[in-house]
Amino acid sequence: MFKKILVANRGEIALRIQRACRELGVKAVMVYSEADRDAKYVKLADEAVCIGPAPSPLSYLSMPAIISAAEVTDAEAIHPGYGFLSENADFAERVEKSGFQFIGPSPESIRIMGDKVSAKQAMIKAGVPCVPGSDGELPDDPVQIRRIAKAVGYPVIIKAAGGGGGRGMRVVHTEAALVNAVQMTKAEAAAAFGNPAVYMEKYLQNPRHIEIQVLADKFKNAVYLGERDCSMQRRHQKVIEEAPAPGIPRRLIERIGERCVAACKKIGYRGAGTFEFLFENGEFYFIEMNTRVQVEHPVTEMISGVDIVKTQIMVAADEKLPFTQRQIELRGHAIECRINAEDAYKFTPSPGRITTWHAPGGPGVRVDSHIYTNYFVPPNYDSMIGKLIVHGDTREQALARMRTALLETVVEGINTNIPLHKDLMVDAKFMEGGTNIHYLEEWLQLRNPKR
Ligand code: MV4
Repeated sequence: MFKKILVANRGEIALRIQRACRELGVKAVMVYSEADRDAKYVKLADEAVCIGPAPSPLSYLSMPAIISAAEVTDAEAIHPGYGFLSENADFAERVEKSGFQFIGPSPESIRIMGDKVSAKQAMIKAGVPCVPGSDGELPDDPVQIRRIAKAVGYPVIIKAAGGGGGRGMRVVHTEAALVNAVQMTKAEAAAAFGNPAVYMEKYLQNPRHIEIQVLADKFKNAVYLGERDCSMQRRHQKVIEEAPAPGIPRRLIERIGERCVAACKKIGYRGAGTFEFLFENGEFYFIEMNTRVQVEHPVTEMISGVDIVKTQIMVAADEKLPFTQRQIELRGHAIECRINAEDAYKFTPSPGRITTWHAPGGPGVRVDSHIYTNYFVPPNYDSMIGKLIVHGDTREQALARMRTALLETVVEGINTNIPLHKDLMVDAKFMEGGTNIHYLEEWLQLRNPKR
């Protein structure tokens, strides 16, 4: 095992990784920008290094700043968390070329999954079901583009190979709009990602977003830890996640989970990973793979008892996975509410000083947050200030625990989206389970048709 790890992130995930390090008896070096000097995990740190001013390009996105911090503190490995440099293959490569272990998959795996065309091709080859569409990148010839769309069937969606997470996509309903839409998406993709390549898929109108969590070691052992339902989102930002996904038969999950595990073995994947699927009419369709730890990993930890961050570190240290698929037992139901510093219904960011913070508690309640009374939420970063996670024997019990936990939570001094969560936890359709990716935006539209 490593003696010392550098945590190249901020906020709740920096604290989460610090906790995993302590449990493993590993020293954690925390890095921070000038805006994060007073962070809880900095105060708690064995060692902390300021890596630059508040703007992330000058600190959390600065490869030289982070690698120098690892050098001066003599860390052996770097955990990138999520966001920032976590899925940057060039960073992973530079980390390894500098003699550190990157806590994540190989730069090659990150690169394959970062290009959505090569990711899809790898998945097709590995037997993971994908959304029907173009065979790889779209050609330039309008005649061929029309032919492909006709074969796929309208509506279609044009996606940038360099995109992902909802960036660089366009839905096309008619042949008349097709060629122009492809050209527009290519131009935008070239500007945004430095790569004009686009591909085409059948557009699924009302899917759910279901993802499969995997863990793999370098000895080709791999397991899946069930699924998460992340359909409750607004503008590609997840708001609530849960595990398991309500109403999906276990045999379907087992079948797709086994496909994901087989794919990990086939491509020699190492570390934690998430296979993202659209789920419609009882079928799974792969869309993207995330090669990092995800914000919503705690719901999987709660139902599986597996510490995903600790396991990431263990497999990065060339250890074997400490469990086999047969030893993975999923129990009960977990729900996560992302707590954001923003107005609950206008969604305008609400940074500033937290004057009061009371965390909820009780059986099955977990709070992953770095905030404290008197903490100043800086305006420079993502608005998420923590996550409230509950576990129960059943979904109904988890819902009841979440309602109580939200009621107990007090955040004063800034606005948060807790009122939104309170409303959603008593919404009849959410309580029924199985709402699709459009539900929240439609629900918000009904509550306030002006927006
Ligand atoms: C789709 C789709 C419908 N059909 N692909 C958006 C994020 C990116 N990961 C892929 N996305 C979508 N791809 C096909 N063929 C609908 C979406 C989509 C979406 C997916 C997951 C979660 C929320 C979403 C919100 C809008 C659109």
